[in-house]
Amino acid sequence: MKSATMQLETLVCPSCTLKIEGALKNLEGIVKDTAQISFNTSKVKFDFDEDKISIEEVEGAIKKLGFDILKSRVK
Ligand SMILES: [Cu+2]
Repeated sequence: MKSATMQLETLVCPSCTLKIEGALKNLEGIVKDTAQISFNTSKVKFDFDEDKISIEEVEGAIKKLGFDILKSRVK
């Protein structure tokens, strides 16, 4: 299991956080109850199973929603 933190471009409204959170929770391999997005800091955090999904795939899903990822860290 890995932990990811992503810094997104500044989110302009709270519904963006819900949209991203919903998308994350639909991805196979992400531990649903660890997925959290802070509207104030535009940060996304979640744990994931690297055997089921790669960080690139998660990034792709977020970008597809129209949000840029400024920084992404996995540990
Ligand atoms: Cu929005």
